[in-house]
Amino acid sequence: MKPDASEDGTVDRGAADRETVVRRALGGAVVGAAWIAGLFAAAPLVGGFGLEAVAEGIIARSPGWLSTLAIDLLGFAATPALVAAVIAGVIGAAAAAGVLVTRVAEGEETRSIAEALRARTGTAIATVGVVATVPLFYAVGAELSLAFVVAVAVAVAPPALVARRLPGVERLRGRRGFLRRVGGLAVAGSVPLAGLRVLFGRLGGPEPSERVAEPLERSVSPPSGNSAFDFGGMPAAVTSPADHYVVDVNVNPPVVDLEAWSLDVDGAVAEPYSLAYDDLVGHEESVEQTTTMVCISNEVGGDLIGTAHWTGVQLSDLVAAAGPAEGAVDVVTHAADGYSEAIPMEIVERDDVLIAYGMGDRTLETEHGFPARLLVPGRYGMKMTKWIERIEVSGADHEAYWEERGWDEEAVANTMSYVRAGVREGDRVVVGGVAFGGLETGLEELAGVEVSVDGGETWNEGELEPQVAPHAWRRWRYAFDAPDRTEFDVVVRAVRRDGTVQTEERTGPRPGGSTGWHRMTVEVEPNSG
Ligand SMILES: Nc1nc2c(c(=O)[nH]1)N[C@H]1C(S)=C(S)[C@@H](COP(=O)(O)O)O[C@H]1N2
Ligand SMILES: [Mo]
Repeated sequence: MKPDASEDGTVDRGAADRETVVRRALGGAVVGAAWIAGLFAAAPLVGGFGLEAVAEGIIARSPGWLSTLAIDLLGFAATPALVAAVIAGVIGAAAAAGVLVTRVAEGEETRSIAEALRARTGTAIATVGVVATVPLFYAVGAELSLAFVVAVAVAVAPPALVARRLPGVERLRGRRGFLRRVGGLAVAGSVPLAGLRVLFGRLGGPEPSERVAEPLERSVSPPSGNSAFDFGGMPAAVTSPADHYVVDVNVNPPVVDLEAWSLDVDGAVAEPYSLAYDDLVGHEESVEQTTTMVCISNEVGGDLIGTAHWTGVQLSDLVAAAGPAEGAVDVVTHAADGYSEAIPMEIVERDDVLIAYGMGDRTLETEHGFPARLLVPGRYGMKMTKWIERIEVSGADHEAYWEERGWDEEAVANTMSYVRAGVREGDRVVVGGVAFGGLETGLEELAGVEVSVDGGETWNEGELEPQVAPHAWRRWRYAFDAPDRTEFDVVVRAVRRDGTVQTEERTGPRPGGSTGWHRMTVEVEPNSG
């Protein structure tokens, strides 16, 4: 029903006003969305999506308890969720602006501004757009250049054009017509913008190096597991790089330009120096090491755990070559994404702490830290800085990224054991999983696991796979007679060499990593024989 078709003018004016407000809000939202689409299309030209930089800026500036709360609630989806929130915020603000600007513009006193604004909507929006866009491009690290100018134009043109094409509220008849126009603009706009994004992606921006995940020159010999532990859904003894979990604080991993990259060793040292990539991968003192990594945010039984065969150089060798000062306390590793981690000198001196450049028989994948990352066996993954570019020897205690956010500084991986698989073998059933942790020095290895298949009523001794490497997880299995049943309430707990049993007490990941026994219902095929 059209507002003017009714008899009672006042009521209908109210309805008409409401519809006007909704249209203005929608108009504003569409203009805001067009700007976001423009920013996205221009991203490859300036090296990043501006709103991601906003989200990262919020994370970097927010107090530790807040980002920690977000991570508690959302896990490591916190950053993508924040990007989504920033996008929603921009669209919301644009919708509000759509209503307010026209409101203010219609007030008596501002009549002339109103006319001016209305006549030059495109120009006004373009001006606001430039003012909002330029700082974002600087925030993603772009420098003034032709590409920068083109990028600004690409970001600002869509909202300006959309604003001009949005029909004035007065001239719009019917909700459908308005929505159709808005929808049409969205479709007509996204196609060329998507095309531009792809084109710019091809033209500019840092290309991932050809040396990412290229076969290593030296041959490596990853250990192989015992095939008795390869049944059902059991994880491989050594996780393939493609299957290894990934945890980043930022949405996109930094793409490191190898030409410009070097590994700088400096700080409280006699002779600071830099290593080029070739110096690192060709390093004579390279060693291989199979290491399990688990994220401190992993819940009991979670998937953020994996084991890889790494090649690298001992951190102690790299630091010694620079001549660390007497009073050196920490070594701080700095990464290309702004991440940093500190480890005390006595850990640095361990021979199993590596700067790794190889994973499996290849150089690192971008997401696992190409060109180089730190490995600190036995500690949680947060200690293992990826995309490392600087090793700073420090005379003072350093507050690192996660510490500032309320996580444990030492981050020694707790003793843990997880249920992973179950399979029928005739009248018998085999269940299995992995156990890890409490491996501070590699000497206090796990002694065994105890397994319950009745929800913790009775316990049995499981069988541990012989250790494939000092810092690798141990796979476990337990086989038992079960000719008739198909469902089992499996619980596992690890036992350490000193006789202590993994704690039953359930705690969440923060601050020192989750604890508690893992319990899982395992289903197997019915017995056919
Ligand atoms: N530079 C940098 N290093 C980082 C991170 C990061 O976000 N940036 N995440 C850390 C965390 S929390 C973990 S668990 C491990 C994960 O390593 P992966 O992604 O190779 O499994 O990397 C660590 N190193
Ligand atoms: Mo982590």
